[in-house]
Amino acid sequence: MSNPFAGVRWIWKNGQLIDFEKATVHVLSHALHYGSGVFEGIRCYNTRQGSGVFRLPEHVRRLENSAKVYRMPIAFTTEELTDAICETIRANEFEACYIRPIIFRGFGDRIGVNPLNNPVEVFIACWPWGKYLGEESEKGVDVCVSSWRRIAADSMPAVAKATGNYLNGQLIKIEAVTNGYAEGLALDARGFVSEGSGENVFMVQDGVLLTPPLAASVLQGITRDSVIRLARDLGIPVREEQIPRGQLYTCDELFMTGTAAEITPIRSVDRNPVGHGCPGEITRRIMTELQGIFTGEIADRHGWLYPVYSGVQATAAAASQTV
Ligand code: PPE
Repeated sequence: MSNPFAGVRWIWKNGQLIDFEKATVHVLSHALHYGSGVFEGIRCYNTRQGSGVFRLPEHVRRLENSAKVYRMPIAFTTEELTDAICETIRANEFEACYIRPIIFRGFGDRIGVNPLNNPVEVFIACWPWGKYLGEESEKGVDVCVSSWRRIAADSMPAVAKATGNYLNGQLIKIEAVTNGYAEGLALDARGFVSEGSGENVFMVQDGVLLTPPLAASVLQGITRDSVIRLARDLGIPVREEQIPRGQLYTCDELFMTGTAAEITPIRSVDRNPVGHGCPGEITRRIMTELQGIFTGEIADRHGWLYPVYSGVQATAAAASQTV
């Protein structure tokens, strides 16, 4: 695998673009010891109309909300963060990339669990990122049900995309890949289906699209929301409801969603094949729709693509007038 960071020249740090090599932190940074960071994963697509960041305002809002939960004051406004993300993409001259803003408690004059006196640092990096679950993942991946439960809602809020949450995610992922699966699906503290280590999960049962509710310790996924909206556009009934584990083995279709994973069909759970062939029909219809928006072949009717380069802005504005 080639180094995805090879073409990255600039990283944004607290208001300035700095050299990739200089984007380092001190070993006594609070976040390194206590997981006190919040972050986002965002994709910029090279559409027919130019480069567009997918649902940028929603990602910035979730980042701000994650920081709020952990009482991290951000020294930048919503608009400044939004502009900084676009500036970082432009500085690196990427047409398409993955973007990783991260806000964390840094190095200060003390260390200890209490984070409130450590400085809050803001960094934005971006790099090209291909298929999250392997080159062949569009055809379907094999998953297992994890023996690790998703963090309980009253232990750590899954709604905050915090770095510390990903220790639970790592246990799920390590167990899955060590046993030959692409991903693990975790149950919540009560035993209902929750999510993967880095994806939300959906199933199709008798023509209805089902996904676990936020109360099942899931991240409020932006791809999850996009899939729900696209399904409704297509006239597919959608319900957020508690899913017992057994339904993973009997459903007609199963897939995962995420910024990195996009829509990844699941072809087996614990070596039990899902439905009749993979991807199933409804999965395929929703994948086609979302992919079409990513490439610009399908009109961006929800206004989900945020233009990055100014030439693009004019094209996007013109396109939105014709819709
Ligand atoms: N659940 C979890 C636990 C999660 O990490 C993600 C995104 C999602 C659901 C889907 O959310 P959204 O991207 O808003 O649709 N995981 C990010 C990080 C993956 C990584 O390995 O790092 C991502 O997809 O960017």
